[in-house]
Amino acid sequence: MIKTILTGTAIAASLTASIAVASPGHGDGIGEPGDAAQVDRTITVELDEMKYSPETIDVEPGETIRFEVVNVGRAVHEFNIGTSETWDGHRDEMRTMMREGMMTVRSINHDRMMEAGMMHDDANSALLAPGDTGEVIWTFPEGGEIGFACNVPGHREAGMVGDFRMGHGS
Ligand SMILES: [Cu+2]
Repeated sequence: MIKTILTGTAIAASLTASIAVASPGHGDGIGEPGDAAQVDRTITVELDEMKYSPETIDVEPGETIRFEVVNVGRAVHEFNIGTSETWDGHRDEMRTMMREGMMTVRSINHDRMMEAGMMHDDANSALLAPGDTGEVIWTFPEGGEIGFACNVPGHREAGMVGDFRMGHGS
């Protein structure tokens, strides 16, 4: 009994630590959660097996965009705004989620995520089961190298990554 409690606590602690590392924050240069009342425009992004459509998105510095994210594929996919550095930490978090049964290749177990205290509601990200639609409202910084990627283990490595082109926008 005591052993079980300790194990659960240890898992919760390690998940909390990995979330803290992977969560987007101010100062990492990727921008910040946008205000729904300040959206400049909406862009639809389709997620499919190992690719995005479009795979390059033009944005203006400081612009707030509402992304309507649609998983048209047959696997779980993610639209996550960030950089290689933020994605590496997030992919480790995703590996933990798969190992702990919170998600599989084709489904997301929201109940298990809730139990583990892992809501996966980061403002820079939408993690979607096949057929699902999500939303990300994001305010871009004044510059920088930012992109979007799927951190389901193996997907970014297989090419599921796209670019934001700053300053070439609408
Ligand atoms: Cu994916």
